[in-house]
Amino acid sequence: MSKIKFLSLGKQPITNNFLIEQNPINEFFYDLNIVYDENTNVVSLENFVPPERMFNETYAHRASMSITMRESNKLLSENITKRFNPKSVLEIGSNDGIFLKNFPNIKRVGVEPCKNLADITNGVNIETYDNFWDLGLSKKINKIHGKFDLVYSANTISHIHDLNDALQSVNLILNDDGVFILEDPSLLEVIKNTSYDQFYDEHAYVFSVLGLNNLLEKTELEIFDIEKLTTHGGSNRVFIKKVRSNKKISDNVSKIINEELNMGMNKFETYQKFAQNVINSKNETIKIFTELRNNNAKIIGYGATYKSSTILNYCGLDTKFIDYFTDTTENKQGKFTPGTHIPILKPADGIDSKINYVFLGAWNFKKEIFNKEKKFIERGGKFISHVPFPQII
Ligand code: DWN
Repeated sequence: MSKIKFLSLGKQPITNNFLIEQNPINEFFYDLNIVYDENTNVVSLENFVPPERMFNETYAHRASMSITMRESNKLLSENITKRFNPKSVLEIGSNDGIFLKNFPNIKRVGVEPCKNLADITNGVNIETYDNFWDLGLSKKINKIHGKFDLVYSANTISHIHDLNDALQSVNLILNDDGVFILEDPSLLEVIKNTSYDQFYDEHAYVFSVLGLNNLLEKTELEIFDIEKLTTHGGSNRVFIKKVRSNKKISDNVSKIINEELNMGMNKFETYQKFAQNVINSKNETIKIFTELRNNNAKIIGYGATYKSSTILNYCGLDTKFIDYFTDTTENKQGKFTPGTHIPILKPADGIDSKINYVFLGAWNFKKEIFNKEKKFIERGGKFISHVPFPQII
């Protein structure tokens, strides 16, 4: 057996299942186990959750909700135009159009299976297919729109179960000298920071470059450059081309693969050690919350992220520990966190003078949040984060 389990994160709910009732009767849970494939070095969930349960017309996450993401998408679009000057762009997982809206003057097409989000971009003249990305859809888009100079996909390929199909479908739609840019959380950063909350139902895979490179070997595609990003707590932006295209392969590729090899990411023991760090992190997190609550601290959460669902459910952090969350996403407000049933309020109803501690569900936006919450910090308010280790900041 080439896939070996190294981590069990317990019973977990669907992270997009923001609840209308605090105590629903039939909430769906599954076992969140993580496995390492010795043949390909790919890390994935042991059991995939059916896509329709996760990605549908109730999808809450709106990428445009953070200034950081809006600005980084704008900058990326400018850089792409300077470097590759594409005449056409296809985005797989176009969410609310945060990326595509920066390309008003070229052919642009979105693919977004969550109909509520596809409706937003269709509404602003960005033609968007509300389907899952697969070979059938790629052929259909190719027939209608032709091939594309740029295929972009951020935080989506890692959500697709059949990677071979997803990559073949990209190969089909990409021009011979086109560029496929893929962005997903970096497994190296997850290991370094014990940020185990990157594992949840939607993240079928958390990629190392090593693993991705091995998967691409079965295709006509190859990596020619990589940029390390700070977004989502550390991601890789991977530039991929057709093998027959003569774009130069940057030294960054072998540099990052070597860095991963030096971290032992091709060895099962590395993942066993990571699993032990996760257990230690859980124990320490529970200790922090218990001590604070025993001293009557008032604790709320900031950013009801999909990620935080893993921590809350794994550590058993429910309304006994956290009074409520605040989140800027309208679709989440007035609802309750999946599995742990903590109320979610709008930020305006959030940090009042009684709050002493704020748990960073959106720890990946720490800088933006600290900037916004200067008043709270000035009056001695503290944040709790589990990354890179459980601590009060
Ligand atoms: O891959 C995925 C990523 C990109 O987005 C998806 N599978 C689902 C989702 O995951 P997430 O919820 O962990 O993503 P974010 O981008 O970390 O979510 C941030 C959340 O925090 C948003 O709901 C907005 C909220 N927020 C807030 O309430 N106040 C964010 C900021 C910066 C704030 O100041």
